[in-house]
Amino acid sequence: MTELQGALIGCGFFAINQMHAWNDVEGARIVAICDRDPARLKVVGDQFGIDRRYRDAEALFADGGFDFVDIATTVESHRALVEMAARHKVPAICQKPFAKTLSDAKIMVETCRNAGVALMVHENFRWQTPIQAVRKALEVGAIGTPFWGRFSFRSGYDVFSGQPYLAEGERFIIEDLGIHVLDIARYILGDVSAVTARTKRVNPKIKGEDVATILLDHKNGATSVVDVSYATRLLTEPFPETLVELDGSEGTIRLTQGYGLKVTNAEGTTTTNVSPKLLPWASRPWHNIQESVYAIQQHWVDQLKRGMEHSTSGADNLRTFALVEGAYESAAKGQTIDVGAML
Ligand code: NAD
Ligand code: 89V
Repeated sequence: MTELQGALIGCGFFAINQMHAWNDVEGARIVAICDRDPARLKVVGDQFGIDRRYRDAEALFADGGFDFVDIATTVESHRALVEMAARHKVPAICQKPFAKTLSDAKIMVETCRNAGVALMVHENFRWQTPIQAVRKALEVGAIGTPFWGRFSFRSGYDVFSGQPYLAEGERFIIEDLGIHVLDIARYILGDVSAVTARTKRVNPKIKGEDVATILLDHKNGATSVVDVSYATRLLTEPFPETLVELDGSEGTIRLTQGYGLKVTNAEGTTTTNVSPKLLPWASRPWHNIQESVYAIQQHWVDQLKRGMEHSTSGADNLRTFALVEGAYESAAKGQTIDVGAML
């Protein structure tokens, strides 16, 4: 099998997971890295044995010699770097949040489409083993037609120590974490026609909201609640688990804390352990996220080789991103927002 060569831009906190996962992915490897911070360039270059190192993305693209780029910087640089990739006809993966605004995100999708290059958003939560198990149970018809769902991520985990920038933005939990949970809701119950949201800031040391409760009207008639909080202290800390409840015409699904999947229908209740694998380079409690990083990167390579659209293509992610913008608008105006009108 031909091995694809990749370049990674942004050697920060999360890129370490991406670099480990690239070592495990079949059919691709990273040959060049870029970070404007020389200290981060050295840490990642030395740890993963990458000699081609750049401080400037333009210089990286000018030298070329790679088949795709993995953009692992924070959101401020995403649009410029995706546009740079398109100009150089290089397929691109872009970390979430895809862009600062939905209108930027639409331009990025259009630019890559016009350049004829693949674009995937690194929206990895739907690739988590427990979420895949929920989707499979639905697909085999275990609970009939779902009419209600809840997708819940409530935690008191200190995310700010690893990602200090999260405390500084005007927007926090919906843009950073809610985006993942909203994507899971779409992945499980389908696209959304309207969104209603309420937000709160509980932690006085941060700028943005750390609690959000979001009501989604799905196009298929189902209703769901996405509730996210970083202000919730619990006896057993669930970070970073997304808990799922689904009610259907023939039964119910519950994804419970500790990765238990309970399916109840006319045949009774089955309980399955759907824990993620602890990959050799992973560490608890992050292993759920880390395994999904490996899964999405393998999917990138497989689909790129087949010339097929990615599950979280840029175009797909516009429909998740619209829910983020819609939720902020709803919370600000106290109104329900028509999602279709945003797209
Ligand atoms: P970070 O600040 O630790 O790292 C970003 C790195 O990018 C820094 O080293 C910075 O110097 C570099 N950089 C920024 N702009 C650059 C540019 N134009 N050219 C070259 N280098 C540049 O941030 P992080 O915590 O690693 O987060 C990165 C992204 O990953 C964010 O968008 C974040 O939301 C996302 N993230 C995703 C997940 C997930 O599960 N998908 C988890 C954590 C973080
Ligand atoms: O996905 C993220 O960007 C992370 C985390 C999973 C911790 O919320 O901030």
